[in-house]
Amino acid sequence: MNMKKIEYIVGVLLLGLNFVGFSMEKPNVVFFLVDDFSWGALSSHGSNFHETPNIDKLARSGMTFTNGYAACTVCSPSRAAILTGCYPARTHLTDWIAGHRKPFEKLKVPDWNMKIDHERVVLPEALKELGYSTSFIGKWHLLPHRDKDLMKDHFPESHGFDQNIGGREWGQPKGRGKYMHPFDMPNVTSKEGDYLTDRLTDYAVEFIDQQENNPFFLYFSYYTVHGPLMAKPELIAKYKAKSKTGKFKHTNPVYAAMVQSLDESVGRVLDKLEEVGKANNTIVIFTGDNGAVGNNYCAGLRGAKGYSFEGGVREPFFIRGPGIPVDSFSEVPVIAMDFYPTILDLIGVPLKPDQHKDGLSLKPLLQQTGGIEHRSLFWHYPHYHKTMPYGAIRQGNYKLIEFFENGALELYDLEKDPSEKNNLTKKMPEKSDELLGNLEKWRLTVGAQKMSENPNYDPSKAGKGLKW
Ligand SMILES: [Ca+2]
Repeated sequence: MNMKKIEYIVGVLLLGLNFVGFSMEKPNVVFFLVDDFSWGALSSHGSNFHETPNIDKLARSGMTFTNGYAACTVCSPSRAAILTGCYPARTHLTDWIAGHRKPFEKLKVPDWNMKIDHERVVLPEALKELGYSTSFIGKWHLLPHRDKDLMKDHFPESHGFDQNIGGREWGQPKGRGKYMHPFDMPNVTSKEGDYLTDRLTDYAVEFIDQQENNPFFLYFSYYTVHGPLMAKPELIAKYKAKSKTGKFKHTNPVYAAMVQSLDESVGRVLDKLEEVGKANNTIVIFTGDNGAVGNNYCAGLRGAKGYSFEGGVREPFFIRGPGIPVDSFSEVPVIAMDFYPTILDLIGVPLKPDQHKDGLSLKPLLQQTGGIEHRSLFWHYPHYHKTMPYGAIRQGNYKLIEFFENGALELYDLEKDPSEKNNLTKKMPEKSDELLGNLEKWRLTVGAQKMSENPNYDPSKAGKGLKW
């Protein structure tokens, strides 16, 4: 057979594969989702104690969104928002599963949803339809675990992932050794001395190694840096020694060691992409699900995980990939629901607007071909946590927070006052009214669940959480 004939046959085969969705051209997708992680934990953003060379390099290799947001100030709703492309207020999955049990508060928490409904075509399902092999690694935290029967139908494998490494109902490692062997997690083996972040990374690089010409979606959803704070002894020793060498903003050697293990993990995955020659044809995303625990890591923003302020929701938000200039920045406010349409658009397939209803494709920003539609961003948290129940809107540079118990309003100009210190409601009552009106309109549009007066309200018991 001559070369021309071989080329012809290969061409026809590729065309055929392309037709059924197995294009070699489609970019792969690697999604790093870090738990309870904020800007301030990165060495490039103010931590002279932590060491994050790989994450910092990843950020520089694509676009950094300086106003990137999580959809919620706690875990599960943010995770569901990434996968569904819908606001937590729309899916009614509005709190971490299973949430606090506080039955004596002034307001009654609505009957919210502790799962992703199967009628929704989630991001991994959309990619699977396109011929992607899909891997879930790490923390899932989207199981209705107070309903054991229902729970069986909501593991990652039931939501479009071919494999599930480590995903359970847990919001943090709860196996016998937690971050240390033994992990007691689905499809995770371990031996003495194994550290969870490293072990999950083994599976991530193995998954990349196993892929041939099919495109793949690796969703690496870290358990780290959620508590309990546990790290490798040699790294803890390193940071203990470092803490004695000068004055640092951060001083927790265990946390710093966890961050280093995270950074090394990201580095190993990116190195593997290089090694197999797929780095240039892979979209890589890095973000967090909510702010850090404790304001110390929130880079000067107010609040932290569980609060209504920017420290609870403003996240590292980096995207690199084909056609995205290195070292580029965007100040446009963007949010977790945008990942779903953005990924489809970067792959070059039609969007699914009836699915990712609350996301916008960021491709025009990423490839610097134009802007995106002007819109406001919203949060809806009808639950008691560190914050009181609240709703919020970001419209342009202004952010209004409404606390549901007493109707108290706080208005901030995030450009002039990113730390939310100066409440402008008295100075700008019209702006405040305008944003409140838009927030109310939005709640109706998405069908947000409202809180109601609590018949069991007992001021003497309010504020106390009970066990489920
Ligand atoms: Ca979290």
